Amino acid sequence: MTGNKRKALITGITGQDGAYLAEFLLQKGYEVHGVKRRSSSFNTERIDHLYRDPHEDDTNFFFLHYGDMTDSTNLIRIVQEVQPDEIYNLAAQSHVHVSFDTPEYTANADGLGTLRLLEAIRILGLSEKVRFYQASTSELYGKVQEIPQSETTPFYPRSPYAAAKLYSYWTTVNYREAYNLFACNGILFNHESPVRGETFVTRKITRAVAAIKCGFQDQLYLGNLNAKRDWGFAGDYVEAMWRMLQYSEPEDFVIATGETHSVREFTELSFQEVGISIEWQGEGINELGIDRATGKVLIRVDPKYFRPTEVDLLIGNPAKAKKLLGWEPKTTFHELIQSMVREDMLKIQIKERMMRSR
Ligand code: NDP
Ligand code: GDR
Repeated sequence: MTGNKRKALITGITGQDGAYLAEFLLQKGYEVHGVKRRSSSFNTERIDHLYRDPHEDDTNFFFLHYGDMTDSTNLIRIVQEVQPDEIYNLAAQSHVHVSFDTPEYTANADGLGTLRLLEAIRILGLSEKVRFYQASTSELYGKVQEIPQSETTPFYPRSPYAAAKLYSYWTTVNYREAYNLFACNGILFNHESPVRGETFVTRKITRAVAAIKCGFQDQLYLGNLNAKRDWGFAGDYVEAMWRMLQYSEPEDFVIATGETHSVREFTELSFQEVGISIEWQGEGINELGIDRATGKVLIRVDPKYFRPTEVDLLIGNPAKAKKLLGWEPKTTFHELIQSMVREDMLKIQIKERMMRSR
């Protein structure tokens, strides 16, 4: 390991945000350490390009450690070994719908996991040295209380995921107040990218658009088409995480675009990217998305994707982040959709070529 570089420890390094943040911090000259879970199959696809074999390259500043948010002892060991300047707690069971099926595990990883990490910092006497970022979420707002949502909007969680994240939000605030830890909550609204997990609605849509366009899939089944989200680009959002930890005071910030769009709109615009124009017919579970040119039904509603309690409308007000951190989103909604559809088209075309060459 190296001498005087700043050191960052990222939990959830193998996820979408972990990958973007690791790349961002390496470019900033950090030594980056990530916590990765042991898995029976490879789970490092998003960060493989950052890894250098230490046997072949002595300029490696990227290190992975096996760990899990449900295991305090290993979190203490990793924090002690790394002695980080900054910790970004991104690890979580992050799927809202899945949290209804695995509520206890979600509470353990997303709620108690944060407590374990904060306790590791405290037990090791690092509260005055470390700066801590907690991946809080717009899901905290849940049932609409105010539009747009800001740092002062009351919370009303609507899922086991959001309830676990609420616990982490307040635990982070408490460690800031009780132990003088430089700890910040980034209340991030939905952010997406070409490496977004494949079961989140945006990526599910852009993958299906590519698969339908190239003849690998006939139809796309979705849940609530009316849900509205404030969707930004993950690459822009990881910069906001870093800026929070460089600010003079530890505070909580909303990170959002200030625009909201429905799932229906995201779907329609994604199909438009590949030249397919969608016409909507029917209502509720009978709503259909039809290809205007061919009359084929491309989109159907499947109630299995409905949630027991839904978050209907999210739209954030990022004014505080703009004013204090100088942060603003750079990528527009259209650019985000374009990049996701383009990447999924490329991936499917590679698959097509490989199948033909067999
Ligand atoms: P992902 O689901 O892509 O990544 C989650 C990461 O957490 C993965 O690296 C995963 O590992 C890891 N992880 C899950 N459970 C554990 C565990 N028990 N121990 C250790 N690691 C674990 O999420 P995103 O990158 O999209 O989100 C990052 C964080 O930000 C999450 O906490 C999420 O809840 C939060 N958030 C995300 C938003 C978004 O729109 N993307 C918005 C607001 C907040 P593995 O690869 O092995 O599964
Ligand atoms: P969300 O993201 O729940 O906002 O959480 P997701 O993409 O899963 O859902 C967004 C909205 O789309 C509706 N929806 C569907 N969702 C999925 N996954 N699959 C479908 O087929 C489908 N059809 C409609 C959902 O009902 C919902 O209203 C994400 C995660 O990244 C969290 O970790 C993060 O905290 C929040 O964003 C901010």
